[in-house]
Amino acid sequence: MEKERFPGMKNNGKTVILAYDHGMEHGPSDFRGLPETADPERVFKLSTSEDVNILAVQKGLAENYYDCYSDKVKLLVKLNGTPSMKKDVPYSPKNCTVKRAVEIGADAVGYTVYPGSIAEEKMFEDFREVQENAREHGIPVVMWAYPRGNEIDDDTTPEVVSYGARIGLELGADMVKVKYTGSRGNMEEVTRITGDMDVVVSGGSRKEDKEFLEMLDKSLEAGCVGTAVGRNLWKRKDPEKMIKAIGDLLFREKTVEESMENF
Ligand code: FBP
Repeated sequence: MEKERFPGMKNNGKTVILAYDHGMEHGPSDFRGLPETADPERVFKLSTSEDVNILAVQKGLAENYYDCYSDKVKLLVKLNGTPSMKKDVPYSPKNCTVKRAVEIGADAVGYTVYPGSIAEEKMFEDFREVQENAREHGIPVVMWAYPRGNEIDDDTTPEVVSYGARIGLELGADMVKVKYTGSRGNMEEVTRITGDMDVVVSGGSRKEDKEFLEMLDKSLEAGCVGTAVGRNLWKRKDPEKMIKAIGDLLFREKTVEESMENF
């Protein structure tokens, strides 16, 4: 059976998810010194770039802003989230149902799971409900597969990342979003264990332009279908330049150097 293409995905099977759920996850620290990115309108406008395929936000932003953009970009509603100020137990509670997300216009939903947390059992049960509801509504679910907990010293080793990604496959995710493991070879360990499920690499904290694009390039070579990127876009003064460079890499087969020509 032919696999259904993820909403907004380009014909070459690659995708850019613009992630903007950080107001929940990290709060003001991500917006410090950047008043313009604290204004969601700017990021919603950014998402209408031809090189962004889908925008990932929490319910509140979707309810307030998406109406004006619904004909220009697909929507992924993130159904859970946890503020970084609460650090004791890695657990991300649900704050929106699949039904409500679909009412707002969601083409896909996203859910964070922290395998390895002492709250893992509850998160698996929460995810089960979301995954089954997503099936009923006929929309895909992306797992933010983020192993986390007292027994996980480093959440970027290939062992840890690929285990988390594989759990996404086992639990019925359509796509997993994972941290970068440091090299093409290490990322191949992740894509090797996930069958034909789509894997996207998380952008992570703000990096030097070249470092970020090389990370993306190696991830693509390893079989990832794209990226879910936030801070490396909207934490810049000129996010449009970086979106274009990402598009050059993903959709126009340019090299890292070529994609940086206009920087
Ligand atoms: P970035 O590209 O900015 O890393 O965004 C990806 C993301 O997964 C967001 O969706 C999420 O809010 C954040 O990173 C989670 O960060 P953390 O690793 O600190 O939990």
